[in-house]
Amino acid sequence: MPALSQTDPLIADLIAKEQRRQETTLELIASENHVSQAVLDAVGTVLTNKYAEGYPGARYYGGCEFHDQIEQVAIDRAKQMFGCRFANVQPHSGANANLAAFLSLLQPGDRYISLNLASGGHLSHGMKLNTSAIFYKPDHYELDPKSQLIDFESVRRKAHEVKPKLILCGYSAYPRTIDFAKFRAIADEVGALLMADVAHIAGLVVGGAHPSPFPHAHVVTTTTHKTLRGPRGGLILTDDEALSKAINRSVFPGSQGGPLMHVIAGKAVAFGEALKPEFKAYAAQVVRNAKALAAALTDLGYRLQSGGTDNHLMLVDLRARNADYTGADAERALERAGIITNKNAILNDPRPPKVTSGIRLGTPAVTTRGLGEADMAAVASFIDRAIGAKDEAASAEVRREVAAMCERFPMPH
Ligand code: DSN
Repeated sequence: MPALSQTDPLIADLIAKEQRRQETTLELIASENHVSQAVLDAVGTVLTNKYAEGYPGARYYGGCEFHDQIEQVAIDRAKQMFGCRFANVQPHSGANANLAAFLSLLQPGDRYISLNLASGGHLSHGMKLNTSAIFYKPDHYELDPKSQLIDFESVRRKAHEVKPKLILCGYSAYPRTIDFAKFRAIADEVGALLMADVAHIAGLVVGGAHPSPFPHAHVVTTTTHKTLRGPRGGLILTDDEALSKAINRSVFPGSQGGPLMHVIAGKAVAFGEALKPEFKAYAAQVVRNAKALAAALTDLGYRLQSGGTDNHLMLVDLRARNADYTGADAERALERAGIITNKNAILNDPRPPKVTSGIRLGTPAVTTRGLGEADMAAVASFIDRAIGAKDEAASAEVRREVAAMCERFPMPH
């Protein structure tokens, strides 16, 4: 069969350029990672040719013998990773996992509480244009304005006021440990279910670097491509048999048709990697690197939301360094210097979401490349120099140093 470069040189060239971009830049987006060659090998296979609607042993199409076995391995490994009884590995993404979880736990119009997007919540936790707000009624608890930690008094107050059917925890931009037991105690007070979306911290949970949402959460959703280091996708977990049946119905046929079996094979491979002892060391290193980067940035005069980090990410409030400098400015300046980040709102940010006053930084991808704590001071200095670069030459000089560092720490493929 002719190679992609012969049949479609345009796409082949763009993929090669993207590979080069990843190889020569430092990926500090907290929700991204570099998968292994083994995961890439599994995803780029003939499994993409097959319809396998249904579940292992109960499909709507013939020819699913090997798909059944692959999906069962993914399910078994997912359960083993989280120490829970049921797993659905079919959600195409984290948002799809949340949509299916909502379908199984709530009726249209039911009320739930979560952290809103502007304070660090996920899009699919009640952003007004998302199905989570179109079909259901979200209300939000707050972060404490002083400590910038989850304000459990606000969670409790909101829960008693709203009497939600569901309390949702787990975030997109929260640098601190989540106390799942405290959330469950409040859920029990008001007779609500607890759902934890551990998309960001899943790999830390599996690697023992963050407490587990089990046995506290009734339902756990996650993506598979962040700290968990698998292919892009979603996953739903529970210990409750009745809920597991409702979840399976809500994924298929409730919200999806044919599963992406090539991606499910990639998930199985990534879960196998996450069950190895090396992954424990990886998760611990991600957190150590984040703490080292946070400390180095603080030494350079940056203010971090909540003062630091317990996990893989941090939110840098740029105003402490330069009141006029925005998150969008920083994202652009850093990209020019080969450092990839995303602008991110700071708590009570006066600027709009496409501008913001902060950036979110995370260490999952650079840790995969092998960077350690000792390298974080250099990364912090690159960031500071790139943000402060007065001209093209200054930014090009940082770009050269970043590229040299990237060469010392190659990607896993
Ligand atoms: N969009 C992902 C993130 O970057 O956090 C998940 O919400």
